Amino acid sequence: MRASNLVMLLAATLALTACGGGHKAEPMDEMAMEGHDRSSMGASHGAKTASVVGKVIAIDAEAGTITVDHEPVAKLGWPQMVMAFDAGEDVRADIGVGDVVEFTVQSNEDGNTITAMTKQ
Ligand SMILES: [Cu+2]
Repeated sequence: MRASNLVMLLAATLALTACGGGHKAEPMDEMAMEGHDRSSMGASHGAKTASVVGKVIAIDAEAGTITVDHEPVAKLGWPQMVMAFDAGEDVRADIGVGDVVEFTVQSNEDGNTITAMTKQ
């Protein structure tokens, strides 16, 4: 009994660690993205804005997303990773796959949205 409880506790702890620390999100993994959002919400509520540098991996006009291999973002507590951001048509207009970019991301409970992006 005691041993199985310990295993449960360890599993829960590992799950939390994966969520809050080094989440390795696959670009299209919705669940991982939600975990990412929650971990950034932990520090304070409401939207947070940060400047991020990365390389464009994919652009999906239908979904309205840009997938970026981004550098660590200390302000949001994010490690380096590949993830998809919501991005409007105006943001996607002049951006191509392979571009090295700097962008502003707004992160809140609804997700992570790029509000401006420039090529480096
Ligand atoms: Cu990320």
